[in-house]
Amino acid sequence: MTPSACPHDCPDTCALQVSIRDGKIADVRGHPDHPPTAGSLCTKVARYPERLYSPDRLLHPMRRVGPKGSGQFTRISWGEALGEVAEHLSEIAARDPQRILPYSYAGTMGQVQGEFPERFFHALGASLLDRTICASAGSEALKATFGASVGLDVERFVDAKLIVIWGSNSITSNLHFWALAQAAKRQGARLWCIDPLRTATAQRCDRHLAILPGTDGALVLALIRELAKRGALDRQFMAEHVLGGDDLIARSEPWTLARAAAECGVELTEMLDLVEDLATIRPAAVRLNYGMQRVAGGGNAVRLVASLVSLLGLWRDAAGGMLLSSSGHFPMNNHALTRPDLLPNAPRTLNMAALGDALLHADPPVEALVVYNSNPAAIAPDSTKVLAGLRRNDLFTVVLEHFVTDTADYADILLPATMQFEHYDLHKSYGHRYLLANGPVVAPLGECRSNSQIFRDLASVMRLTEPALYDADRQVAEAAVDWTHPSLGGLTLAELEQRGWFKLLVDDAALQCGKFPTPSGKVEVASARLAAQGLDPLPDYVPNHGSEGRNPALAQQFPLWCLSPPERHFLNSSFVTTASLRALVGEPRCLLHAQDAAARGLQEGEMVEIYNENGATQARARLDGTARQGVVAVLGVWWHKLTPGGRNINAVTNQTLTDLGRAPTFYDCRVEVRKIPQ
Ligand SMILES: Nc1nc2c(c(=O)[nH]1)N[C@H]1C(S)=C(S)[C@@H](COP(=O)(O)OP(=O)(O)OC[C@H]3O[C@@H](n4cnc5c(=O)[nH]c(N)nc54)[C@H](O)[C@@H]3O)O[C@H]1N2
Ligand SMILES: Nc1nc2c(c(=O)[nH]1)N[C@H]1C(S)=C(S)[C@@H](COP(=O)(O)OP(=O)(O)OC[C@H]3O[C@@H](n4cnc5c(=O)[nH]c(N)nc54)[C@H](O)[C@@H]3O)O[C@H]1N2
Ligand SMILES: [Mo]
Repeated sequence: MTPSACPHDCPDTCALQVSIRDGKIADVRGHPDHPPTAGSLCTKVARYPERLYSPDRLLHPMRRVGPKGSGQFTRISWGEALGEVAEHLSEIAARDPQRILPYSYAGTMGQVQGEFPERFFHALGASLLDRTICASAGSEALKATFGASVGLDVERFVDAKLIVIWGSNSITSNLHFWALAQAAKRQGARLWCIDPLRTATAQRCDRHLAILPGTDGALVLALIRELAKRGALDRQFMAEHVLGGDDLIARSEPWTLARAAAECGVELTEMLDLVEDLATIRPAAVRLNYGMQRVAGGGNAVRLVASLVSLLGLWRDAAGGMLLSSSGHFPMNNHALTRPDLLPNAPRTLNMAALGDALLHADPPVEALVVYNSNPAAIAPDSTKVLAGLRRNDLFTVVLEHFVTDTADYADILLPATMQFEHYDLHKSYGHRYLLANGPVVAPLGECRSNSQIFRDLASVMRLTEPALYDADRQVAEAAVDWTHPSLGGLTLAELEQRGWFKLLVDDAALQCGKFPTPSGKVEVASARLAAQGLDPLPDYVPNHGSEGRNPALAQQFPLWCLSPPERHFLNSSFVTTASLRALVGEPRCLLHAQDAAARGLQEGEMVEIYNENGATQARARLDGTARQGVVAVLGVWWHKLTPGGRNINAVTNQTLTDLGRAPTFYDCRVEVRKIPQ
């Protein structure tokens, strides 16, 4: 049977079982034999046939006829569409290829449909895209501390006796990990959740520490200080396997529990309970996730958690340590996949987290934008600027999509792309250790073509001669992996396609013995690599940009923190078009604490405006006990055009970047909330 994998941006990367009736997909299930999937799916992907066969699906190439943003298009042929795109790109490339900017992220996580298009842009010499929108603060932090994105095997969490879920709403965004955490709980594990919001996950843990956004660093420093004073750190592990541990303990000295409790906005007694559990319960494992690194000090905060775990020697236990991302375990050959050697020049790099500024102010200007696997109009921060950039009449925009998204509305040419069941791909995961294959199981609908096919076709119309631009999908998959790597045990691509998935043979004993892929082979709490870049070698607490200490005027004018983590039944801005899922979510919600609402004369169920100096969005006030005082949450990411008032939550986020990794600070966001006059 043809293997199938979920392509979406989620740590779980499920193996799917697809049933076909009369040439159409009738049913999609989680594969029962793939251990992380274990036969279950999230509600979104369980309803995939509805997404695939949606009446809103883009099935033909289109040319814009109305003003930019109006979403008015007329159908054209592939020949016309490719010809027009080729003409524009060739003309710009002949003058200055850097004026072309590709914009893509993880609409599909597939190595072929996600990464192969880069070859085309490399061959042109287009601007490079710094792909920072999600995880780069955390991944830089892991690289500094552990040498790569490596960590505890998610399947080992079942045997842990203490699990700390940190900056993650597992039930929403890591459901298959949650199943393992539940199994551990049934075997007596204690679960903590550290999250400003009392999410569904937080509610179901034994303990919930609702710290203020961006204060994780202060919390960790106080934990280290207190655990050191109690003699609870693993001195032997530190001596043998950690660089800079004592320096970090010295740095933690000013961070008494009382000071941190005040900074984090929690009770001292709650912190003492966490200290006690961290000191006494083993095996202990931390499931860190990306929610806590979308703030000014996100990179430092991840380094601090990674340091805490290592100072405690949690790695010693087979079910101990931490997991943020497993992607560094995969023996990928990114160079062979994306071919940066094809670059004829050394083009500039533009940061996707500051797309608004790039479109409005880059010099030389961006003249062509080619978007695939992403919906930047909706998901990039500070959308007022992004939309102003997209509206430029001297910008030629091409969008490859499944649906007419907010971004597609601004396309000059819109190209219909295939979905996962209609194309071939190969997948790694950032939450588990299985490589997965995906073959097409049905023919493409309408005139849809895969991303890889579209870029091969475009290269051909532009008469590009580089052979690597014409590699077939299987050749690309062959190139994407170092098949001789010991973790594959001699696996071939053909065998992977046969089996559907393969679990990497990772030597966990190495991490247990404190052997990490850093230059020193140790956990680098003090990083010589960061010091060489002129940065502080040790991690520290970096308060939010919007904190009272750093920006008192802003904090006074906009006293509430605004978080915008995902709605459970959406995936970033995907699935917003799936009618039954949109019906489950209902409408944009603003979760508020009862006292914050009362102070503003707001009632449950009223429409409110969430605003700041960047812009405003509207949502229905919900006083459901999720938000702590001082924090609101507007769950995302709705499309602008489906949001009352026409602007989603990224109208209020900003383009400020994190301390490491040049990533967005979506959750370091100050707002005020008011009633919308009727
Ligand atoms: N259903 C669903 N699943 C998804 C996604 C989706 O959109 N929908 N998105 C996918 C993607 S792209 C990603 S990156 C992951 C995201 O999933 P996660 O990595 O878990 O990150 P977030 O959902 O952004 O945030 C998780 C939690 O962190 C909390 N948080 C916010 N700020 C802080 C802070 O300063 N400190 C701490 N300790 N916690 C904080 C938020 O309140 C939130 O509940 O999920 C993936 N899975
Ligand atoms: N305010 C706020 N903003 C956020 C976040 C947040 O928590 N709060 N989360 C951020 C995070 S973590 C992330 S990762 C980004 C995600 O941002 P994006 O990566 O842009 O994710 P999506 O919004 O899901 O958009 C992906 C698009 O790709 C399309 N697509 C899927 N598969 C294919 C394919 O095979 N071919 C083509 N051509 N198109 C395809 C889908 O139809 C969809 O419209 O958003 C970020 N934005
Ligand atoms: Mo993400």
